[in-house]
Amino acid sequence: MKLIVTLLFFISAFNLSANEIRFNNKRIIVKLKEGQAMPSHHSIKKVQHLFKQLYVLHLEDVKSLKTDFLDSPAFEYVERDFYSGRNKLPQAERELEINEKMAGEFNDPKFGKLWHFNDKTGMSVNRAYKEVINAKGSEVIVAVVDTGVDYTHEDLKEVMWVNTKEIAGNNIDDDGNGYVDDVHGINTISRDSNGNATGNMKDTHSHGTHVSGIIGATQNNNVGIAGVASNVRIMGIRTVPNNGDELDVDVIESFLYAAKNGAKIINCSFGKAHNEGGMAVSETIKHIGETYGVLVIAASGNSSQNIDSRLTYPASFENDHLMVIASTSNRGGMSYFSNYGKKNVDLAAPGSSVYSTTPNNRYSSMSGTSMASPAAAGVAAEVLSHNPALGPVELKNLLMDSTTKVGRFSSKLVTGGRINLYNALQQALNR
Ligand SMILES: [Ca+2]
Ligand SMILES: [Ca+2]
Ligand SMILES: [Ca+2]
Repeated sequence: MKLIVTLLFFISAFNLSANEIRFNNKRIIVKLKEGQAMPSHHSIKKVQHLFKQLYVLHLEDVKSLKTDFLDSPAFEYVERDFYSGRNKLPQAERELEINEKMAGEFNDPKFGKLWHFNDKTGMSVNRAYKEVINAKGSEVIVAVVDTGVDYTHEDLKEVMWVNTKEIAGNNIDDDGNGYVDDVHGINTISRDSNGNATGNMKDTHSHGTHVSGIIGATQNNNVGIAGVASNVRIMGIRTVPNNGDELDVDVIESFLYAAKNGAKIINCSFGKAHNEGGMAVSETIKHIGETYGVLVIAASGNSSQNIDSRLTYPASFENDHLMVIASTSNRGGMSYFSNYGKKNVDLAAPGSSVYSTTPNNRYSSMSGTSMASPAAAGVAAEVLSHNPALGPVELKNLLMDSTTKVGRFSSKLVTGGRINLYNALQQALNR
Protein backbone atom coordinates (compact mmCIF):
# COMPACT_ATOMS: atom_id res chain seq x y z
CA MET A 1 0.00 0.00 0.00
CA LYS A 2 2.80 2.31 0.88
CA LEU A 3 4.39 1.63 -2.49
CA ILE A 4 1.21 2.60 -4.32
CA VAL A 5 0.94 5.84 -2.41
CA THR A 6 4.53 6.66 -3.26
CA LEU A 7 3.94 5.87 -6.92
CA LEU A 8 0.86 8.04 -7.00
CA PHE A 9 2.84 10.84 -5.48
CA PHE A 10 5.44 10.59 -8.22
CA ILE A 11 2.82 10.43 -10.94
CA SER A 12 1.02 13.50 -9.66
CA ALA A 13 4.30 15.34 -9.16
CA PHE A 14 5.20 14.55 -12.78
CA ASN A 15 1.87 15.78 -14.02
CA LEU A 16 2.25 18.95 -12.06
CA SER A 17 5.48 19.76 -13.85
CA ALA A 18 4.00 18.63 -17.16
CA ASN A 19 1.20 21.14 -16.65
CA GLU A 20 3.76 23.90 -16.45
CA ILE A 21 4.69 23.38 -20.09
CA ARG A 22 3.43 26.52 -21.78
CA PHE A 23 2.17 27.08 -25.29
CA ASN A 24 1.36 30.05 -27.46
CA ASN A 25 -2.44 30.29 -27.57
CA LYS A 26 -2.42 32.38 -30.76
CA ARG A 27 -1.06 29.69 -33.09
CA ILE A 28 -1.46 25.98 -33.76
CA ILE A 29 0.20 23.70 -36.29
CA VAL A 30 -2.03 21.45 -38.39
CA LYS A 31 -1.19 18.81 -40.97
CA LEU A 32 -3.93 18.23 -43.51
CA LYS A 33 -4.55 14.80 -44.88
CA GLU A 34 -3.77 14.45 -48.58
CA GLY A 35 -6.57 15.90 -50.71
CA GLN A 36 -8.40 17.57 -47.80
CA ALA A 37 -9.44 21.21 -47.71
CA MET A 38 -8.78 23.36 -44.66
CA PRO A 39 -11.90 23.35 -42.43
CA SER A 40 -13.11 26.87 -41.68
CA HIS A 41 -13.65 28.40 -38.25
CA HIS A 42 -14.51 31.96 -37.22
CA SER A 43 -11.56 32.08 -34.82
CA ILE A 44 -8.94 31.62 -37.56
CA LYS A 45 -7.41 34.99 -38.46
CA LYS A 46 -4.84 33.74 -40.94
CA VAL A 47 -3.80 30.46 -42.53
CA GLN A 48 -0.03 30.31 -43.09
CA HIS A 49 1.30 27.57 -45.33
CA LEU A 50 4.60 26.05 -44.17
CA PHE A 51 5.28 23.29 -46.71
CA LYS A 52 3.43 20.37 -48.23
CA GLN A 53 0.42 19.61 -45.99
CA LEU A 54 1.69 21.59 -42.98
CA TYR A 55 0.07 24.89 -41.93
CA VAL A 56 0.08 27.34 -39.03
CA LEU A 57 -3.32 28.67 -38.04
CA HIS A 58 -3.21 32.13 -36.46
CA LEU A 59 -6.04 32.42 -33.97
CA GLU A 60 -7.88 34.77 -31.67
CA ASP A 61 -7.27 32.20 -28.97
CA VAL A 62 -6.77 28.48 -29.20
CA LYS A 63 -9.48 27.96 -26.58
CA SER A 64 -12.07 29.42 -28.94
CA LEU A 65 -11.60 26.46 -31.28
CA LYS A 66 -14.23 23.83 -30.54
CA THR A 67 -13.01 20.29 -29.99
CA ASP A 68 -14.94 19.16 -33.06
CA PHE A 69 -12.75 21.45 -35.16
CA LEU A 70 -9.54 20.08 -33.66
CA ASP A 71 -10.86 16.54 -34.09
CA SER A 72 -11.73 17.17 -37.75
CA PRO A 73 -11.06 14.13 -39.96
CA ALA A 74 -9.33 16.54 -42.38
CA PHE A 75 -6.28 16.67 -40.09
CA GLU A 76 -3.57 14.09 -39.87
CA TYR A 77 -2.44 15.80 -36.68
CA VAL A 78 -2.78 19.03 -34.72
CA GLU A 79 0.07 20.36 -32.56
CA ARG A 80 0.23 23.23 -30.11
CA ASP A 81 2.96 25.83 -30.48
CA PHE A 82 4.99 24.93 -27.40
CA TYR A 83 7.56 27.07 -25.66
CA SER A 84 10.78 25.21 -24.91
CA GLY A 85 10.80 26.49 -21.32
CA ARG A 86 13.32 28.89 -19.85
CA ASN A 87 16.89 27.87 -20.23
CA LYS A 88 20.05 29.57 -19.01
CA LEU A 89 22.29 30.03 -22.05
CA PRO A 90 26.09 29.83 -21.76
CA GLN A 91 27.69 33.20 -20.96
CA ALA A 92 31.15 34.70 -21.00
CA GLU A 93 33.47 33.13 -18.44
CA ARG A 94 37.07 33.29 -17.31
CA GLU A 95 39.51 32.31 -20.03
CA LEU A 96 41.42 29.09 -19.99
CA GLU A 97 45.16 29.34 -19.33
CA ILE A 98 46.70 27.87 -22.44
CA ASN A 99 50.32 26.87 -22.07
CA GLU A 100 50.90 25.21 -25.40
CA LYS A 101 52.23 27.29 -28.22
CA MET A 102 50.46 26.51 -31.45
CA ALA A 103 52.23 26.68 -34.76
CA GLY A 104 49.84 28.99 -36.52
CA GLU A 105 48.62 29.11 -40.07
CA PHE A 106 46.79 32.31 -39.18
CA ASN A 107 47.84 35.89 -38.50
CA ASP A 108 44.83 36.65 -36.29
CA PRO A 109 46.34 38.00 -33.03
CA LYS A 110 44.18 35.93 -30.64
CA PHE A 111 44.72 32.73 -32.60
CA GLY A 112 46.80 31.18 -29.79
CA LYS A 113 43.68 30.89 -27.63
CA LEU A 114 41.92 28.58 -30.07
CA TRP A 115 42.75 25.24 -28.45
CA HIS A 116 40.03 23.57 -30.50
CA PHE A 117 42.28 23.99 -33.57
CA ASN A 118 44.99 21.72 -32.17
CA ASP A 119 45.82 18.22 -33.33
CA LYS A 120 45.83 16.35 -30.04
CA THR A 121 42.58 17.28 -28.29
CA GLY A 122 41.00 19.57 -30.87
CA MET A 123 39.78 19.06 -34.44
CA SER A 124 43.12 19.16 -36.35
CA VAL A 125 42.14 22.46 -37.90
CA ASN A 126 45.73 23.79 -38.02
CA ARG A 127 46.99 20.62 -39.62
CA ALA A 128 44.20 20.69 -42.21
CA TYR A 129 45.06 24.24 -43.29
CA LYS A 130 48.77 23.49 -43.27
CA GLU A 131 48.77 20.17 -45.10
CA VAL A 132 45.53 19.75 -47.05
CA ILE A 133 43.89 23.05 -47.91
CA ASN A 134 45.80 24.89 -50.62
CA ALA A 135 43.00 26.80 -52.31
CA LYS A 136 39.83 28.48 -51.21
CA GLY A 137 36.76 26.34 -51.64
CA SER A 138 33.34 27.53 -52.72
CA GLU A 139 31.16 29.65 -50.48
CA VAL A 140 28.82 27.88 -48.04
CA ILE A 141 25.95 29.61 -46.24
CA VAL A 142 25.54 28.56 -42.61
CA ALA A 143 22.43 29.68 -40.76
CA VAL A 144 22.84 30.33 -37.05
CA VAL A 145 19.41 29.94 -35.46
CA ASP A 146 20.13 31.52 -32.11
CA THR A 147 19.88 34.79 -30.15
CA GLY A 148 20.92 36.78 -33.26
CA VAL A 149 24.32 37.97 -34.41
CA ASP A 150 26.24 41.21 -33.91
CA TYR A 151 26.68 41.65 -37.66
CA THR A 152 28.78 44.81 -37.11
CA HIS A 153 31.47 42.91 -35.16
CA GLU A 154 34.94 43.60 -36.58
CA ASP A 155 35.63 39.90 -37.10
CA LEU A 156 32.17 38.95 -38.41
CA LYS A 157 31.01 41.80 -40.65
CA GLU A 158 32.96 40.46 -43.65
CA VAL A 159 31.43 37.00 -43.37
CA MET A 160 27.78 37.91 -42.89
CA TRP A 161 25.35 36.58 -45.46
CA VAL A 162 23.81 39.44 -47.41
CA ASN A 163 20.45 39.22 -49.11
CA THR A 164 21.51 41.17 -52.19
CA LYS A 165 17.94 41.52 -53.45
CA GLU A 166 16.85 43.36 -50.31
CA ILE A 167 17.45 47.09 -49.76
CA ALA A 168 18.23 47.80 -46.11
CA GLY A 169 16.12 50.12 -43.99
CA ASN A 170 13.50 51.23 -46.55
CA ASN A 171 10.68 49.37 -44.77
CA ILE A 172 9.87 47.51 -48.00
CA ASP A 173 10.07 43.81 -48.76
CA ASP A 174 12.08 44.43 -51.92
CA ASP A 175 12.60 40.80 -52.89
CA GLY A 176 9.02 39.81 -52.03
CA ASN A 177 10.02 36.87 -49.84
CA GLY A 178 7.57 37.91 -47.11
CA TYR A 179 10.13 39.67 -44.92
CA VAL A 180 10.82 43.40 -44.77
CA ASP A 181 14.49 44.49 -44.71
CA ASP A 182 15.87 40.99 -44.15
CA VAL A 183 19.43 41.86 -45.11
CA HIS A 184 21.37 39.38 -42.93
CA GLY A 185 18.51 37.17 -41.73
CA ILE A 186 15.29 37.49 -39.73
CA ASN A 187 14.01 37.89 -36.19
CA THR A 188 11.07 35.60 -35.43
CA ILE A 189 10.72 36.95 -31.88
CA SER A 190 10.02 40.54 -32.79
CA ARG A 191 7.13 40.60 -35.28
CA ASP A 192 5.42 43.42 -37.14
CA SER A 193 1.70 44.27 -36.97
CA ASN A 194 0.96 41.62 -39.62
CA GLY A 195 2.64 38.98 -37.50
CA ASN A 196 5.63 38.72 -39.89
CA ALA A 197 9.15 38.22 -38.56
CA THR A 198 11.22 41.41 -38.79
CA GLY A 199 14.64 41.92 -40.35
CA ASN A 200 16.53 43.10 -37.28
CA MET A 201 18.35 40.02 -36.03
CA LYS A 202 20.95 41.81 -33.92
CA ASP A 203 22.08 39.78 -30.92
CA THR A 204 20.92 41.21 -27.57
CA HIS A 205 22.55 38.37 -25.59
CA SER A 206 26.01 37.24 -26.81
CA HIS A 207 25.36 33.57 -27.39
CA GLY A 208 24.59 33.75 -31.13
CA THR A 209 27.56 36.04 -31.81
CA HIS A 210 29.87 33.61 -30.02
CA VAL A 211 28.47 30.65 -31.96
CA SER A 212 28.91 32.54 -35.25
CA GLY A 213 32.57 33.36 -34.58
CA ILE A 214 33.41 29.73 -33.88
CA ILE A 215 32.03 28.79 -37.29
CA GLY A 216 33.36 31.56 -39.44
CA ALA A 217 35.15 34.57 -37.88
CA THR A 218 37.28 36.14 -40.63
CA GLN A 219 40.58 34.31 -40.99
CA ASN A 220 43.90 36.10 -41.59
CA ASN A 221 42.61 39.66 -41.33
CA ASN A 222 45.05 40.56 -38.53
CA VAL A 223 42.03 41.00 -36.28
CA GLY A 224 40.70 38.88 -33.42
CA ILE A 225 40.35 35.17 -33.98
CA ALA A 226 39.89 32.72 -36.85
CA GLY A 227 36.73 30.74 -37.48
CA VAL A 228 36.99 27.04 -38.32
CA ALA A 229 35.71 27.56 -41.87
CA SER A 230 37.41 29.78 -44.44
CA ASN A 231 34.63 30.59 -46.88
CA VAL A 232 31.28 30.81 -45.13
CA ARG A 233 28.51 33.34 -44.98
CA ILE A 234 26.71 33.52 -41.66
CA MET A 235 22.94 33.97 -41.91
CA GLY A 236 21.75 35.22 -38.53
CA ILE A 237 18.31 34.23 -37.34
CA ARG A 238 17.09 35.47 -33.99
CA THR A 239 14.65 32.83 -32.73
CA VAL A 240 16.04 32.03 -29.28
CA PRO A 241 15.06 34.67 -26.69
CA ASN A 242 17.72 35.69 -24.18
CA ASN A 243 16.09 33.37 -21.63
CA GLY A 244 16.18 30.44 -24.07
CA ASP A 245 12.41 30.07 -24.34
CA GLU A 246 11.93 29.51 -28.09
CA LEU A 247 8.69 28.42 -29.78
CA ASP A 248 8.22 25.47 -32.14
CA VAL A 249 6.59 27.53 -34.90
CA ASP A 250 9.48 30.02 -34.81
CA VAL A 251 12.00 27.19 -35.11
CA ILE A 252 10.13 25.78 -38.12
CA GLU A 253 9.89 29.20 -39.77
CA SER A 254 13.64 29.78 -39.22
CA PHE A 255 14.54 26.46 -40.78
CA LEU A 256 12.38 27.15 -43.82
CA TYR A 257 13.74 30.67 -44.24
CA ALA A 258 17.34 29.41 -44.01
CA ALA A 259 16.76 26.62 -46.52
CA LYS A 260 14.90 28.76 -49.07
CA ASN A 261 17.62 31.40 -48.92
CA GLY A 262 20.46 29.03 -49.65
CA ALA A 263 21.80 27.82 -46.28
CA LYS A 264 23.27 24.31 -46.55
CA ILE A 265 24.04 23.96 -42.86
CA ILE A 266 21.88 25.10 -39.93
CA ASN A 267 23.37 25.28 -36.45
CA CYS A 268 21.02 24.70 -33.51
CA SER A 269 22.64 25.46 -30.18
CA PHE A 270 19.30 25.16 -28.39
CA GLY A 271 16.94 22.48 -27.19
CA LYS A 272 14.21 21.41 -24.81
CA ALA A 273 13.39 18.48 -22.60
CA HIS A 274 9.79 17.94 -23.73
CA ASN A 275 8.08 17.42 -27.05
CA GLU A 276 4.55 16.08 -26.44
CA GLY A 277 4.85 13.79 -29.43
CA GLY A 278 5.41 16.70 -31.81
CA MET A 279 6.29 15.75 -35.39
CA ALA A 280 6.35 19.10 -37.18
CA VAL A 281 9.92 20.18 -36.31
CA SER A 282 11.39 16.82 -37.27
CA GLU A 283 9.34 16.71 -40.49
CA THR A 284 10.69 20.17 -41.32
CA ILE A 285 14.28 18.96 -40.89
CA LYS A 286 13.55 16.04 -43.22
CA HIS A 287 11.81 18.31 -45.73
CA ILE A 288 14.63 20.87 -45.97
CA GLY A 289 17.17 18.05 -46.12
CA GLU A 290 15.46 16.35 -49.03
CA THR A 291 14.26 19.44 -50.88
CA TYR A 292 17.05 21.96 -50.28
CA GLY A 293 20.02 19.77 -49.32
CA VAL A 294 20.38 21.14 -45.78
CA LEU A 295 22.16 19.39 -42.90
CA VAL A 296 20.94 20.43 -39.44
CA ILE A 297 23.57 20.26 -36.68
CA ALA A 298 22.35 20.35 -33.09
CA ALA A 299 23.77 20.49 -29.57
CA SER A 300 23.11 17.44 -27.38
CA GLY A 301 22.44 19.61 -24.30
CA ASN A 302 24.15 20.38 -21.00
CA SER A 303 22.52 18.26 -18.30
CA SER A 304 25.10 15.40 -18.13
CA GLN A 305 22.42 12.93 -19.20
CA ASN A 306 21.93 10.05 -21.58
CA ILE A 307 19.49 11.47 -24.13
CA ASP A 308 18.61 8.00 -25.44
CA SER A 309 16.47 7.71 -22.30
CA ARG A 310 16.07 11.33 -21.11
CA LEU A 311 14.91 12.61 -24.47
CA THR A 312 15.74 16.16 -25.50
CA TYR A 313 14.73 17.98 -28.70
CA PRO A 314 15.67 18.41 -31.47
CA ALA A 315 18.67 16.24 -30.48
CA SER A 316 16.71 13.04 -29.80
CA PHE A 317 14.75 13.07 -33.06
CA GLU A 318 15.56 10.10 -35.27
CA ASN A 319 16.38 11.92 -38.46
CA ASP A 320 18.94 11.26 -41.23
CA HIS A 321 19.34 14.99 -41.86
CA LEU A 322 20.24 15.82 -38.26
CA MET A 323 23.72 15.43 -36.72
CA VAL A 324 23.94 15.72 -32.93
CA ILE A 325 27.03 16.89 -31.08
CA ALA A 326 28.43 16.24 -27.58
CA SER A 327 31.12 18.46 -26.02
CA THR A 328 34.77 17.78 -25.20
CA SER A 329 37.32 19.70 -23.13
CA ASN A 330 40.91 20.65 -23.99
CA ARG A 331 42.05 17.54 -22.13
CA GLY A 332 40.40 15.40 -24.79
CA GLY A 333 37.63 13.82 -22.72
CA MET A 334 33.95 14.61 -22.61
CA SER A 335 32.96 17.86 -20.89
CA TYR A 336 31.38 17.16 -17.48
CA PHE A 337 28.13 18.87 -18.52
CA SER A 338 27.72 17.18 -21.89
CA ASN A 339 24.75 14.99 -22.72
CA TYR A 340 25.53 11.78 -24.56
CA GLY A 341 23.72 8.79 -26.06
CA LYS A 342 24.91 5.75 -28.00
CA LYS A 343 21.87 6.05 -30.25
CA ASN A 344 21.07 9.77 -30.38
CA VAL A 345 24.42 11.57 -30.14
CA ASP A 346 26.55 11.16 -33.24
CA LEU A 347 29.93 12.60 -32.38
CA ALA A 348 31.79 15.06 -30.14
CA ALA A 349 33.49 18.41 -30.75
CA PRO A 350 35.30 20.92 -28.52
CA GLY A 351 32.85 22.85 -26.33
CA SER A 352 34.59 23.66 -23.02
CA SER A 353 36.23 27.09 -22.75
CA VAL A 354 36.01 27.91 -26.43
CA TYR A 355 37.21 31.40 -27.28
CA SER A 356 35.18 33.40 -29.79
CA THR A 357 33.53 36.69 -30.72
CA THR A 358 31.06 38.53 -28.47
CA PRO A 359 29.14 41.74 -29.23
CA ASN A 360 30.80 45.17 -29.50
CA ASN A 361 34.12 43.90 -30.90
CA ARG A 362 34.80 41.82 -27.82
CA TYR A 363 36.00 38.24 -27.42
CA SER A 364 35.46 35.75 -24.63
CA SER A 365 35.34 32.11 -23.60
CA MET A 366 32.12 30.14 -23.21
CA SER A 367 31.35 26.51 -22.41
CA GLY A 368 28.53 24.28 -23.53
CA THR A 369 27.38 21.89 -26.21
CA SER A 370 26.25 25.25 -27.67
CA MET A 371 29.93 25.78 -28.56
CA ALA A 372 30.56 22.18 -29.67
CA SER A 373 27.76 22.29 -32.23
CA PRO A 374 29.18 25.29 -34.17
CA ALA A 375 32.70 23.80 -33.96
CA ALA A 376 31.27 20.79 -35.81
CA ALA A 377 29.26 23.07 -38.12
CA GLY A 378 32.48 24.91 -39.03
CA VAL A 379 34.12 21.61 -39.96
CA ALA A 380 31.05 20.58 -41.96
CA ALA A 381 31.07 23.89 -43.84
CA GLU A 382 34.79 23.69 -44.68
CA VAL A 383 34.40 20.13 -45.96
CA LEU A 384 31.37 21.04 -48.04
CA SER A 385 33.24 24.04 -49.37
CA HIS A 386 35.89 21.72 -50.88
CA ASN A 387 33.37 19.18 -52.14
CA PRO A 388 30.06 20.96 -52.80
CA ALA A 389 28.66 17.87 -54.52
CA LEU A 390 28.19 16.14 -51.17
CA GLY A 391 24.54 15.79 -50.20
CA PRO A 392 23.57 16.37 -46.56
CA VAL A 393 23.41 12.69 -45.63
CA GLU A 394 26.69 11.98 -47.46
CA LEU A 395 28.31 14.90 -45.64
CA LYS A 396 27.05 13.66 -42.29
CA ASN A 397 28.27 10.12 -42.97
CA LEU A 398 31.67 11.39 -44.07
CA LEU A 399 32.06 13.48 -40.92
CA MET A 400 30.99 10.53 -38.80
CA ASP A 401 33.32 8.08 -40.58
CA SER A 402 36.34 10.32 -40.13
CA THR A 403 36.26 11.07 -36.40
CA THR A 404 39.22 10.54 -34.09
CA LYS A 405 38.20 7.65 -31.87
CA VAL A 406 38.36 8.30 -28.15
CA GLY A 407 38.26 5.08 -26.13
CA ARG A 408 35.79 6.14 -23.47
CA PHE A 409 33.36 7.51 -26.04
CA SER A 410 32.53 4.15 -27.61
CA SER A 411 29.67 3.53 -25.18
CA LYS A 412 28.43 7.13 -25.28
CA LEU A 413 28.34 8.21 -28.92
CA VAL A 414 27.28 6.61 -32.20
CA THR A 415 30.77 7.08 -33.67
CA GLY A 416 32.73 6.95 -30.43
CA GLY A 417 34.80 9.86 -31.68
CA ARG A 418 35.58 13.54 -32.01
CA ILE A 419 35.14 15.35 -35.32
CA ASN A 420 38.38 15.94 -37.23
CA LEU A 421 38.79 18.43 -40.08
CA TYR A 422 42.06 16.96 -41.37
CA ASN A 423 40.63 13.43 -41.64
CA ALA A 424 37.32 14.59 -43.08
CA LEU A 425 38.98 16.67 -45.80
CA GLN A 426 41.22 13.79 -46.82
CA GLN A 427 38.08 11.75 -47.41
CA ALA A 428 36.14 14.55 -49.08
CA LEU A 429 38.93 15.28 -51.57
CA ASN A 430 39.27 11.62 -52.52
CA ARG A 431 35.67 11.32 -53.66
CA1 LIG B 1 12.56 40.54 -48.11
CA1 LIG C 1 13.92 46.57 -47.87
CA1 LIG D 1 40.10 37.34 -37.59
